[in-house]
Amino acid sequence: MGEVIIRGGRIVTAVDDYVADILVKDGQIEAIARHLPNSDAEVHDASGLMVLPGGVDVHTHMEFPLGSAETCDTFETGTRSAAFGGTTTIIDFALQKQGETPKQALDRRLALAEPQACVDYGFHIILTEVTPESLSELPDLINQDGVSSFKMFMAYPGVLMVDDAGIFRTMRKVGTHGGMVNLHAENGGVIQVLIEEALAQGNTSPKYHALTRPSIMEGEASHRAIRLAELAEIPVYLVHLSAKEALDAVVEARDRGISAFAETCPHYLFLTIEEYDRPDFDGAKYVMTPPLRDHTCQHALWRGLKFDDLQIVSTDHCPFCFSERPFGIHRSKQLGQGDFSQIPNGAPGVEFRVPLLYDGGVGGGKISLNRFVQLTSTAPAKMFGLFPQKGAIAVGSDADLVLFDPQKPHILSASTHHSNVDYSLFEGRQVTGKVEKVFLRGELVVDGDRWLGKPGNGRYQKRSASGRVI
Ligand code: DUC
Ligand code: ZN
Ligand code: ZN
Repeated sequence: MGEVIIRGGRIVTAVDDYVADILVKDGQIEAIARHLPNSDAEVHDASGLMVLPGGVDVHTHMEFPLGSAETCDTFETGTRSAAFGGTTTIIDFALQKQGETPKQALDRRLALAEPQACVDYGFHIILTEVTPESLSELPDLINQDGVSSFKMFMAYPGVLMVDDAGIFRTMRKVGTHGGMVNLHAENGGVIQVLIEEALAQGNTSPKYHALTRPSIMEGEASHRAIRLAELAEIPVYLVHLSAKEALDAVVEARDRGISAFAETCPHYLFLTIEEYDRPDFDGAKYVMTPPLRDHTCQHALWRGLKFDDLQIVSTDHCPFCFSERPFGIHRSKQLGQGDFSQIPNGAPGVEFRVPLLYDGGVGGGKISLNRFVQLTSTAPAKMFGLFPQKGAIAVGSDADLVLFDPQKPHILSASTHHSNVDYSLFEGRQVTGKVEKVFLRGELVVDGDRWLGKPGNGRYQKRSASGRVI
């Protein structure tokens, strides 16, 4: 690859804000200077634009099995959609299937992603069977395969849930090797009782998804997760935190010096439980887990982002089409017609994270510009062992760069997004701030509406330790 110069952009990182030129060589940042001389390099004029480090989304599910359903984005379509939204690295999941070892799960997902990925990628492994054999593989997965984070579910009994003993055993094992445990923190047993009660009373509509997953049960499980990690003396990371009660548990622990971390997602920041009042089956589009919460929770989440009680904004991009065509009922919300508990749990979002957080967060006066970069790029890279290769604009870092027009309005819509999914949570919403060009390791992959990337150009990222204080 030839050299590239990005000229005269406003470079915004988690700590910096200045105008300069960037020289890219062999996919990495070679030099940053007030003015770089002309050369044979391909020049991109960035005057009037911000230059941001490529977004890092640490929570996505591409062609991912969830119960009898499967998400509708392939690694190719999902990562292309990510790129259009200014995200150049994702961390997806390798789910340990019944009878499979964690390493087998990883190898299976690597083989699927490798020929398709359009942006760089890593994996968390989801452990569902905490056996001596599974545990014995974890040190090599961390030290050789570059997987330093392991997710477990405290919900979905009989399907994905791991009990407290299994979680604690895993924490003990990975903690000594630089690993971290990520938890889906909801009290699965209690939720199951509430679901059964609701269905027995004939309450089958999407709204009951939210009513059977109360925020105090997210708070309870979050508190339990943190206490287990405290005893095991390892960092813990709560995924898709939505409830004030859960955030309170994180704040309380952090105040005591415990390494408790958490992410939230744009849908919890911009949408509330009222979405489930939509007529017919439309509320199913908003069935993700945890469900959308009330305004009190939303207000608490914004406060948490501002004061670093929450460290990361990820998407939990877990798309299922609304319609069963063209990808089939198993990739569709229609699976849950007549029974909310059968609606596939998940919603799309990988393409809209950066513009939404810029518009609503920075534009809305809720977070600073540097904090926006920290939350969408630098902190996720640091938290999950990708920094300083990712999450930075610095000499020697990968030239994953986003040219962002902070003034440009555009409308978020399924008719223009690049995911396979047939709806948007944010349909018709106007935001100010648009991704104009995206470079993946120095290669221009997005140029306005044009796609220039190639499937298979994304590279697997072996990660170093997770959960070191960021
Ligand atoms: N948790 C996730 O992280 N994603 C999809 C569904 C779920 O419960
Ligand atoms: Zn989850
Ligand atoms: Zn998820």
